[in-house]
Amino acid sequence: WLGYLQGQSGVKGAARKAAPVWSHNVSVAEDQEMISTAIAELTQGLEKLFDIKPKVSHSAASQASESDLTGQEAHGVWLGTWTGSEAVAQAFSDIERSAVHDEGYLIREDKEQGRLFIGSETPQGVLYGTFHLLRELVLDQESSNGVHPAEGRLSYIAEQPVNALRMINQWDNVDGSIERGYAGKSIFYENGEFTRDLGRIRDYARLLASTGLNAISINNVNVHQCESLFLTERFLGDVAKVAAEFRAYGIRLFLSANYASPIEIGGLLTADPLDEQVREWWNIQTAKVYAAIPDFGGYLIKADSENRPGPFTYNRDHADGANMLAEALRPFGGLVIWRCFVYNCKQDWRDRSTDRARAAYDHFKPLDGRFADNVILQIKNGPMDFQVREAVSPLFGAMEQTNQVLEFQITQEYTGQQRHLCYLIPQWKEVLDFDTFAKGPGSEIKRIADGSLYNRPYSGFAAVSNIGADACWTGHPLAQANLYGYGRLAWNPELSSEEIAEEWVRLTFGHDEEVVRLIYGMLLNSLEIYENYTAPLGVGWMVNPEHHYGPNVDGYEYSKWGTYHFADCDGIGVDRTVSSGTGYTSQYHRENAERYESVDSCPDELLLFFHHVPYTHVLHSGKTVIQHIYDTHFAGAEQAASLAENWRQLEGKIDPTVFDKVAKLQAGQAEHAKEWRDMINTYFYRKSGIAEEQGRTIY
Ligand code: GCW
Repeated sequence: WLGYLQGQSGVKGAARKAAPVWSHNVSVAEDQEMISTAIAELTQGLEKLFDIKPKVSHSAASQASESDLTGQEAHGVWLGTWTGSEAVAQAFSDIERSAVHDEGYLIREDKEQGRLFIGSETPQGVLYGTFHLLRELVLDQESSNGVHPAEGRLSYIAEQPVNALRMINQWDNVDGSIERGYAGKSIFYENGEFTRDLGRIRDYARLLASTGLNAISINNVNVHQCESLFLTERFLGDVAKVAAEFRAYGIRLFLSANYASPIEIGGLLTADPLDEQVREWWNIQTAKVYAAIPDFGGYLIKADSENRPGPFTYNRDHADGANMLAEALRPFGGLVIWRCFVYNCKQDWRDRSTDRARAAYDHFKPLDGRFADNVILQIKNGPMDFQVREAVSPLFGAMEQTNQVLEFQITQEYTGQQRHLCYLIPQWKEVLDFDTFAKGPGSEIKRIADGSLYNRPYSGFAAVSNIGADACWTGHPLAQANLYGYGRLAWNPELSSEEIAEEWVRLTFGHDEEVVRLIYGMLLNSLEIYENYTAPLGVGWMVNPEHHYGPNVDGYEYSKWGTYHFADCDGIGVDRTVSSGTGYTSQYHRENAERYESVDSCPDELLLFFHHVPYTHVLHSGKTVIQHIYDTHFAGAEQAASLAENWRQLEGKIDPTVFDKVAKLQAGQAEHAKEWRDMINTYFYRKSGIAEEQGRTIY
């Protein structure tokens, strides 16, 4: 979506507009790193878009007095903060300025005078405003059918990010591999060392900043021995260099830390959070980190989860664990981001009373009010694990006195691994718009994530990245839309899936209306298509163990992971009701608890997540469960084939390398969708013995 920098796409298919009058001069009064970044981005962007060389004037000269500003020669862009640039401050009224704060910004284009102003309280805001301007310039081209997607929008823009923390989590390992990475090797590490190619990291920083993201953790939450050393002299110099790249783009760096570090790298015999020596070890180590990186963000922690160490070993709870780290970080303004993905991963599949979905709530709800104020709990969107469809986590709305961050997974672990097209924004929108009823109607998850419902000091979004060293960054070129969309949504959860898709397609592929229409359609249909041919009605899983790619209905059925569908000859689904099941439904507030508890009011798409029903159970749609399974799987495979067909129509209109790459991927998806269809349909036909109504082929 920053393709204009390579002179590619962006304006393709559009009648290129003439350079705006103001684009030849850029004035700035402040000497500040992020403002310098903004200027560099702006001048490069203007150069590439309009084939001009803007003149940059620094210093007091740009603190134009009012009389200068009325002079005819004073065409140009002024950018800066309210306190750093008088010209910028004067371009907006007090009321206008007071409408935005921190990273928020204002833009005003004065067409008559040939001027444009970008202003903010902070340099970061100026940078975001600059990226916004560039985005509008790419969008504001006359497209192939004479449409102006962004006509006139620059006249006045006021933007304020809704979420304070807008974070990316890398699951990169220092050996260069990426846990659940589908876009090549890490851009951060190779062979046990930090990469020397900081250029790629810088480009990543600009990609992230251009969508409004402001924080990153750079190593896997599963912290192995070697990455534990990131907190030590062995690696701190390298970490500091990476932090500097991100700093220039307003992005704060965090590290995933190993809870057992005091033992593994500190030589202590315990990591007990209440042990004085352990606490002292963290204090000292943390001070060293801040000596190297004064604006270090803090630690991201996965503890007592999937065989990682944690406070449970010492009979302490997660508040004890998190608060110990909070104390070490507090003097420096650092944060502890503590993940709630805690469950028993060694369950006996015969044990029907343990329900993995319950785990996060059962562990954390009782701790509400006990976490230090610089601790944030990071909660996955659903109670299981990033399935194509699952319920939302009942922890949202359950902890009034605890800071919370919502975690999404951009990398497509369970949604096609960037070999299948799956635009995830509609899934995330459903989560964000879900009403928890925690404080009555209107208590949507987005209001918990942004901190407003409970007036929390820290809150926001985090998501697992989907990028790697792959030339197109994301394995599947269209998977970039998920990264872009995540950033845009973290900035403003009110944006629609449609708006984001259209914006991304136009920025990336230009304004040929046929191209826009086809790719936009592919994106928006893709999630439903993927859901159609994979696990039905919210039950999840049915994938091959470990790598999680491809169909395997019983892949996890007799495993220790707590992920079962319980299909037998009569029916399928997990009974999570209070009346006859695991009682999970009671973790929601009354309105939702009641809706899910009853088979009659439970929404079809989550039926098998909450209930075990006979194959002959009739859905609200009027179909039986078994016929629904057959129908959606036949439909899904056909729809996957039509995605490939849609793409083929774009031949000649898209960069040939990108065209070929996507064409191959879509053909692969279409084939693989048939495999899914046939495995699932055959499995359920054999289990149930119920024939498919239309007599289509089942094996
Ligand atoms: O989805 C599961 C993944 C693990 C991952 C874990 C987590 C980083 O399969 O690979 O580990 O979630 O979120 O911690």
